Amino acid sequence: MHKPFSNINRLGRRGFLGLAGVAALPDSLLSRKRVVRALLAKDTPAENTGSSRGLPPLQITDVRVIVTCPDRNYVLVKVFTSEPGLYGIGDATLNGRELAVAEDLEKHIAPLLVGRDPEQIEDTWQYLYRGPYWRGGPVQMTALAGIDLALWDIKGKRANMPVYQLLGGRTRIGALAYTHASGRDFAEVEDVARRAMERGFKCVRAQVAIPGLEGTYGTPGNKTPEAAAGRVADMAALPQTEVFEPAPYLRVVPRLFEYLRAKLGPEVELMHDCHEKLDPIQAARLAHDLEPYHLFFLEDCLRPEYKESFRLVREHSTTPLAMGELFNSLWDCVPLIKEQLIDYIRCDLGHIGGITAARKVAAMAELFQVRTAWHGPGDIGPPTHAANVHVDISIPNFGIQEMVFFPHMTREVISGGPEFKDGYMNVPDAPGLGCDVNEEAAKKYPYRRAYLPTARRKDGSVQDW
Ligand code: KDG
Ligand code: MG
Repeated sequence: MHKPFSNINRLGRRGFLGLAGVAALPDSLLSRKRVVRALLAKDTPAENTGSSRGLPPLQITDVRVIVTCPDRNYVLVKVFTSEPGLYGIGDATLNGRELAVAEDLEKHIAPLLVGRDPEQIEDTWQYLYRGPYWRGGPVQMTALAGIDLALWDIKGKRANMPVYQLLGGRTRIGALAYTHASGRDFAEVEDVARRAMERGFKCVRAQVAIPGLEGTYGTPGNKTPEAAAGRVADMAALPQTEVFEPAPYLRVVPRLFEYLRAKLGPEVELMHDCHEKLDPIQAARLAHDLEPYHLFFLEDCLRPEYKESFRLVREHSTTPLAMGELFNSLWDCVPLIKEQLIDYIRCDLGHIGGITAARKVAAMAELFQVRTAWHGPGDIGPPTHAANVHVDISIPNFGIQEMVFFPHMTREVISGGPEFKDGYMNVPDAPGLGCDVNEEAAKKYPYRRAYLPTARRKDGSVQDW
């Protein structure tokens, strides 16, 4: 990868076809002027007038896609501008389908951007979302998020302000953060949770292996250490298959939380991720059975297709519900928010279309007393984590932020991003998003094929992982 798009012809494919069509007409029908007009039939957004404190107009000059695997695969986007030294960094990583996004960016999206004004973020978002006619989907929306982040980064750098200032300024001292505690048994989960609490975490997500099942989402189980951490194992890797059965899962999880409350006390906030595995009545039972342990939230208890089923869960329990990391459309969020079927919307900024999309989700959620809990796993890069926090600390209805600590190898390639202290995340007051990419370091770690695990029931049928 690392291929710059230099001097891309702004006419693109449509301009070329337009020219071919024009050339087929008889000479007598064409004046020179009309040919020129046909050639220039391109997208023309409203001119950006009177902005940017008298600075000269800005153009996107190049879009570079960087695919790298320091510890795990990341797709990074670098958008260059006509102002010397001014560029934006975005993250367009889609775990397990990284190259599809990289190709989309390189082959389809970059040619549309060169020559555009990077300051017109909303117009570019609309153009990339509605322009191709085929809208949405995780690949397209991750690519769009990568560009969106880079444009917000450029705007912040140009304004000499961190992005959260452009979003309305600070509303809180930091973003309350949660981390993961996973174990082969209850005692191991407790041990990991205690270590997190000693590190300053006030909120912990707990997952435990289910006896008799090979591997359970979010736990070490019998996986290789790399696979347990969701990381790249080796080039020839194919997906590992886990086994899931709802009955033992539904018996064990409430007992885990009974144990943790007894051992850790009432103050630590606890959550659990069902990872979209359950049927509606199973989810309702789990939410009900967890009530005595006062979870901060129960995450993704249903598959993303079944939004109406949240009604059933809601009717049977007061356990707070969170949902959304698999959503890749703003409109996915609407029914759950407007019917108040969830308490936390937890879209992934990297898969729903970036900051431009997230601030709309947050604003809609605010009107229905739903809070945010943006997805923050290790398989999205530091620029998306930074974007999470810029939004978190500038909205009124922030709830909580999932976080990870990136390993040294990743930090060598991508610098900056959120910092953690005393239970809260924050972003440094650098202009823009505050991240940068070391392209030389990125080259040391080429892409390695890797998949998320899959799951099956004991009878061999496919199960959601
Ligand atoms: O790529 C898949 C991960 O992002 C997902 O499994 C992590 O569910 C997750 C979480 O809540 O962090
Ligand atoms: Mg999750």
